Amino acid sequence: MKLFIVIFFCLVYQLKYLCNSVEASFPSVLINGVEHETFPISRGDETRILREDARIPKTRRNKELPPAQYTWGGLYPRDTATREVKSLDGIWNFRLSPKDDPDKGFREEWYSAPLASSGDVIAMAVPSSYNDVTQDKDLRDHVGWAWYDTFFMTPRRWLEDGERVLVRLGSVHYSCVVYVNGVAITAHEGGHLPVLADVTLAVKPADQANLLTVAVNNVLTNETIPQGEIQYKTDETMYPPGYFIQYYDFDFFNYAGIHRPVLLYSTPQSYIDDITVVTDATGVLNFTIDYVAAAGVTDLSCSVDVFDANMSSVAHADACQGTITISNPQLWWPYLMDPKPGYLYTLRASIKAADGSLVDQYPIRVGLRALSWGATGISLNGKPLYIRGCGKHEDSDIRGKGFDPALVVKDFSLLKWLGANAFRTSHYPYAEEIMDQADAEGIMVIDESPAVNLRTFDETLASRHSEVMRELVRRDKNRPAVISWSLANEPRSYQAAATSYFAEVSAVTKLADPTRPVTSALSQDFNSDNAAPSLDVIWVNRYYSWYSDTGHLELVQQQVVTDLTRWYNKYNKPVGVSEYGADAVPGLHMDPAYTWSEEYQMQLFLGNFAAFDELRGSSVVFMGEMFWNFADFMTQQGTGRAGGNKKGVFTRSRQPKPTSFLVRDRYLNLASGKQSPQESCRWFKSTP
Ligand code: GCB
Repeated sequence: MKLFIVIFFCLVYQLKYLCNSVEASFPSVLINGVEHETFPISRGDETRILREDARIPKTRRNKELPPAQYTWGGLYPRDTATREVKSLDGIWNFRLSPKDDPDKGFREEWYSAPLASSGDVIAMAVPSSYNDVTQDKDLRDHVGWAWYDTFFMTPRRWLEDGERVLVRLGSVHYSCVVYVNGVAITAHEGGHLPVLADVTLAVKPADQANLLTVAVNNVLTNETIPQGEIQYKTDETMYPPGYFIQYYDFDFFNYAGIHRPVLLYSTPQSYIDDITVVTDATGVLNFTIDYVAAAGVTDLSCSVDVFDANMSSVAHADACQGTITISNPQLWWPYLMDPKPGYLYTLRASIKAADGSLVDQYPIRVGLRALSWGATGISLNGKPLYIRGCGKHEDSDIRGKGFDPALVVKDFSLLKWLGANAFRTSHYPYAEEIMDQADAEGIMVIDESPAVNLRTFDETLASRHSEVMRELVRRDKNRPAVISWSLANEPRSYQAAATSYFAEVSAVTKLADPTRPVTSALSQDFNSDNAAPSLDVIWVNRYYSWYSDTGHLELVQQQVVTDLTRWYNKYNKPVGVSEYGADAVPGLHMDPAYTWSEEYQMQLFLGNFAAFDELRGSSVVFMGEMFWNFADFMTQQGTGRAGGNKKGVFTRSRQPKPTSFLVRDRYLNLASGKQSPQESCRWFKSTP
């Protein structure tokens, strides 16, 4: 048994901060004996939120920085015998900092009292993107700081029992500072991953309301992931003084705000910090429980109980680290690979005091499965996998990227209706609640980082990117649905610097999790790309007859086959198509097929289907097909987008376009093992 004791560094540091502000000197934090860099936002200056660009006023002074606090977001807050969760979701107060005075909220200390006392506020839904909930163009297109606040009460028993009190925000895009009762508790850079604030020392007695303030910034620069750029329009004959825009070249709207649930929760002072599980297909389950012991506490011990889906106990072990064997294991299988896909056990970890009393308890869902990959492809539980999937977005009307459980249920219902067995979290990590559903429904996930359309490659970005990968892996490492880590989407990997960049980020990811292949969705030519050598399997995005040879549907099959064969021959690694597609305006019909019509989208899919079948019948190890996109989604305004990207096989409100029926026909045929799955669509192949 390995006892992991953490020096209660964060707490001590926090205490110091509460007594007096700390000048910027941010030591590293010892966690489980490993030295971690302190909070990335606090690397000695404040510029990681609104970066070097001198035209944007500095927003925070070093002395105002929150205390150094290493956070990976923590285990998802759950009610257990020893923990309690309260939702803080609802309607909060909200105000924008003026675009031309981003510093205002910090200068006027809007966090020190309710926002409503320092000016006008509007109602804001949490979780939701703020952009589309009003009729205000300035709110939709805002660039800079936005301020949220609400009140919460701390349950009396948490305080009486001396519990830790934490606030966890599932995702705040892009960066945020979290205040409780006017004190900056933590800050986080990077949307799509959780933000954890230990507010134990900041909360008031139980009969007094606490003010929770969150300052959110959506500015993207060359050092953020994803990248963007603040561009100044300096010709004052054409633009007002100081005019700037947020430039970004990825193809989805840069929605911002508090995107996922905000939960207040308690844990005991000694608590389970992390659980790691690695399984195989014979019922063997290796586990590690990492806990943090409160100052002065020794002699804690761990135990593990495993329950089947009916919550009957199937195994027990008294150890913090070890191996359990489950007899008659029910394996985790993807949808349509087994009559009972997505079978999950519950592993309940406990830590106990020397007298045997329970200190903390935390359950995770576990799927028993073995994943392997190599020159012959990817297999699960010894059976070869063929990926029938799509790229998606977290995107919907009004909410933008805000979490919505009804939408999650609808999307999984549609994925299964299509016969899909996988999706890629294009182009950022999705909500944990979505990932839970993927585990439970048996839908495999290629788990992608927010590194979309990387434009430059240097050491600063590589270390930010590596940090994001570590946070992502730590959040999702126990999920049976996750079959691969995707480092990036469409990096400009023709640049020479991409070689060492991808080698580094790939190595960091493999170190964090050696049990899954590392990949990326590539868009460069097979000859110019420099990322593939560092990847285990190769996915490429290809838009033949859409972005190249537009209108020439007759070329799709040949071009896809030639291209994928070249990648395979060069690297001898499994290859697949992670994106292909065409925009289709719902209701636009043109026969013979013409770009933007529903017929064109259908024909383009049929051309790709034919190519995939040819590849499957060839010597190429072709591991799967993923169309773009599941549903129409919002983008920034542009002449190439009509009310957003229309490449969905469903509309944005999740209604079917005709192509969805072609996909359903093919995917269900593929799942049942038909060799020519597209044959049933033959009547539609009128052209060419
Ligand atoms: C791509 C990108 C995706 C875009 C898509 C398109 O290659 O990966 O983000 O939305 O093309 O529709 O242009």
